[in-house]
Amino acid sequence: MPFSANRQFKQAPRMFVGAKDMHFVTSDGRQVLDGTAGLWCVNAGHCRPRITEAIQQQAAELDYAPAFQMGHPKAFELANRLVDLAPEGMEHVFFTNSGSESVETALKIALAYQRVKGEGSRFRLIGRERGYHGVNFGGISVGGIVPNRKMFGTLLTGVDHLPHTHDLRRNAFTRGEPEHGAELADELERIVGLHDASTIAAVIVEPVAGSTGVLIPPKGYLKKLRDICSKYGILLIFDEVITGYGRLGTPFACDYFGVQPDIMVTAKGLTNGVIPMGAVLVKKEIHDAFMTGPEHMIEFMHGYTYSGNPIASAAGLATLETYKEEGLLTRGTALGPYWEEALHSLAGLAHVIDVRNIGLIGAIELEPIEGQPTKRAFSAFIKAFEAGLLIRTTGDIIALSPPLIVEKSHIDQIVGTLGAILKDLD
Ligand code: PXG
Repeated sequence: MPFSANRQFKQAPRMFVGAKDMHFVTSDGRQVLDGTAGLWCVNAGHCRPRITEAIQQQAAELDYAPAFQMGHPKAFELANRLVDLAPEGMEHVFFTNSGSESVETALKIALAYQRVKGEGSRFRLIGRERGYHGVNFGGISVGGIVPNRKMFGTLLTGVDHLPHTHDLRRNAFTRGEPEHGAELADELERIVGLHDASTIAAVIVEPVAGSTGVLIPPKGYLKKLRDICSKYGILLIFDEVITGYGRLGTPFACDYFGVQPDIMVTAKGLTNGVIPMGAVLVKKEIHDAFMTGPEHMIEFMHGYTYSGNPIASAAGLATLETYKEEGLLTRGTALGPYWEEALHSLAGLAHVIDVRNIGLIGAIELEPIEGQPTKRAFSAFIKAFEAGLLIRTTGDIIALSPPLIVEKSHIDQIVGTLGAILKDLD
């Protein structure tokens, strides 16, 4: 099983057999409130009719079309819808099948772009400590989660890392963006000083780091990174796999923070998690730089058998339509204050060393049990599941990201259940 405690699971399997809207149904017939939108992906809630029907219809009409040298209308339609949704200037889309593949695709676009414009000496990629960019070799190389990297050899060479921005000493119990830490972006100046800008292709960061336990960027931090990248001709890649499609109350995190990247990495919420699909969005000038040479030649030597798969494209179109009809991509803005207030009511409970929130994301950081890191949060996860609530834990951090259709009553239930669990946690 992926990222699972296999032996623990098999002793007492936790199985879902159904789902509808905000709830899963377990194999023993219990309703479990989804506090995590699956794995940060089921943004419109479960088994939404428009999406289900689109998939059924597409499977019967055109199940598959070759992705290389052939096309089908829905992939182009979806690409155009994404361009309309994305910030001004993002004009082209490359489809993949996951966040990890989107990351690899973005890194390859960045390196190849520097080369096609005559700057092939820019081979370095800069990531960040505690960053998560999926599990493929490029992604774990620029990523900064130690257990995900240390087992797997030398990884990519020519990679450096910015420091992470987590600073509980100065920022604990912040609501929204932390006050302190924008200066950590200046570390990019130091890295440029060390390697020289002429060797650096791109910087990749999650606007809000999710997997590592929800690290919200300090005020002004992302803007500073943008300015330094622009100053040195370095591409800025935002990995919006978690933050994309409404998680912060705006279509993308770059809208929330008012900072525009050169390349955006997305997946998850693109198809409501229902069918695997990712999309990388790039600025016009990046796309156009490849459009040279004889016209019968392939411009970018990259792609997947399932890039823009018809059923995934149909799911994507139906998902975007559902988001639009129900105003889900901005719902986090209206509900954010209630979410924030509810979560912060947990501050002060035993073991809670931080509560943080942004959009419809929340995190509760627990003091680890001495000598047994992750154990306390894992017991919270098991207890929550038994009490009818699905949460995610990473290290000793509880991460929350409910489907964007969440109602105030669900928020009350999430926080009520957590409060009760935290009160009798060892
Ligand atoms: N980038 C980011 C920022 C992600 O969060 C990926 C890339 C990789 O996506 P795929 O589709 O290849 O898994 C992710 C995935 C969690 C959790 O609970 C987060 C992810 C996946 C599973 C669980 O934090 N993020």
